[in-house]
Amino acid sequence: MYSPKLIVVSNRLPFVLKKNSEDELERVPSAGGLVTAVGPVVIQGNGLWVGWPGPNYKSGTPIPESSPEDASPSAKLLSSNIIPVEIDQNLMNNFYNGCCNATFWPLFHLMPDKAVFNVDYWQAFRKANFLFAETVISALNKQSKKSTEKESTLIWLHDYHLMLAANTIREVVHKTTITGIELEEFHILTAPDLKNANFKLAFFLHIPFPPWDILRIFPWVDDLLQGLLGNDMIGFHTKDYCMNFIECCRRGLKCRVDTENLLVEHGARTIKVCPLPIGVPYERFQELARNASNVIKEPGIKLILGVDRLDYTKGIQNRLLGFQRLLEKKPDLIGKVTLLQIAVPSRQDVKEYQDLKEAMDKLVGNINGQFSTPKWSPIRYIFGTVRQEELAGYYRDSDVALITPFRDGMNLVAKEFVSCQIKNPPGVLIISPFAGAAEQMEEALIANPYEIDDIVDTLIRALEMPNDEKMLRINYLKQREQSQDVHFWMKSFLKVMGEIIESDGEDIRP
Ligand code: ADQ
Repeated sequence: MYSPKLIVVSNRLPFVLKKNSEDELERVPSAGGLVTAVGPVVIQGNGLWVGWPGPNYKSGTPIPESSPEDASPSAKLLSSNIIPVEIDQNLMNNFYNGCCNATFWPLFHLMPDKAVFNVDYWQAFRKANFLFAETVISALNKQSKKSTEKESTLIWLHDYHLMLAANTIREVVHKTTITGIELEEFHILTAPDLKNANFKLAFFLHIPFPPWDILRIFPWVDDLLQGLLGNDMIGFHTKDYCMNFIECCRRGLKCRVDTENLLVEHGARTIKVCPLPIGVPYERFQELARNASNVIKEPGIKLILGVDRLDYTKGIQNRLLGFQRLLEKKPDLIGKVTLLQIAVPSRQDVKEYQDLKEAMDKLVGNINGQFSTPKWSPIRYIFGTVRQEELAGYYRDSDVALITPFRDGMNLVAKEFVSCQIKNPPGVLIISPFAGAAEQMEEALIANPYEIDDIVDTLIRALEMPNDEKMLRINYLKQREQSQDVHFWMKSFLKVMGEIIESDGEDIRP
């Protein structure tokens, strides 16, 4: 098995630094599958994780170790494994709230009408990517001094925030000029002595990759594609996203492509494109489900569950409208079914998200006002973060999980729900065909989130499904999630990178 030194790069580290009551910085772990899969490989191989530790971090401040009570997957990352990137508030606003979340997020989720195109956002995106690249280069320099000629380093960049970083790393290492970047705006980079460096660059996109007709709306589309093609390998959740990317390179940059073997030629290099569907820590969720306390569920009342970040791509309003129409169409269900919607606050400083919060509050109020009886309310709505231990109990005890994104790179909630099904009869999964997860989860029921009546009909089918059919479907779904869990995803990625290294046998040279 290929086991390189790993430098993982993500916009956020797997924790944020907050000040405690004694005004000292401490780590607050963030939940996420990435650190569960990648963390152990970084720790075992004494690798590095580069990322932003939050607004409280100032350059030069030491990163604290995790507290002894911290049992999160990020706790084992020592401060020596962490390389922080400082980003000031102004840059963060235009880079993260602006270009990442107001431009790329809606555009890549096929909602171009919501996307804002602004040259200041784009400049901030380039600058932030430059800062990340600069930090990676110093990390690489540190590692290459310690490494032997043969030891290879794998730089693994994550997600849409870092789409330009690979090209910058490549150009700086080869001491070429940085295309289109007015250097005086940024720090002048002194390319370190990397003559011993032997490394590969990989990128994984956690959200969908749009088709050419959508991507071409982005005014600086060529720069974006070139930035991505700085990598040696680009991974996506599904084959469809891979094909979209390859087609964009063919149409946008006139690259030669091989759609059978998923390759793109760019200059003198060939870039491998690869579907790598992410999984969840299946065994961990099984254990959480076994140990979770009982969810307060009134006898005879069926529970439908929705769990999402509060985001307009997740189709939560249409889900509520579907539930409303279900109760209108089948009044015998009044008092017999509850929708529990758990929504984590997300990007609350972006207006679109504040508006969504307001619209949700209103809609929940309307539906509850329309149907509530003195003893029962149709919707229970939690706006907040729930601990995974508790979430596992909700997953386990729900009769139906209703997952209705308009577009979703993968959707981990669907996979977590399946992993927590330990009861007989198990719950039924309903998923939108526009979630990447639907491509694999063939035994789930499919509901089109744009068509409210389809949500209603699918809900009726799920609520009336015979128990043996529920069991049959969930067993297939569970087997797949167990064998293709998050550790399998990590191994598959390393296997692909091993094959790339074997096939060309050489490191990156100009
Ligand atoms: P997200 O858009 O965040 O991820 P998703 O894949 O569903 O979407 O992951 C959400 C995570 O947050 C899950 O692990 C879930 O348990 C957790 N969560 C949700 N609600 C919560 C709550 N109230 N309290 C606590 N935790 C909660 C992006 C892409 C996805 C892709 C993932 C991984 O948008 O399409 O699946 O990355 O690649």
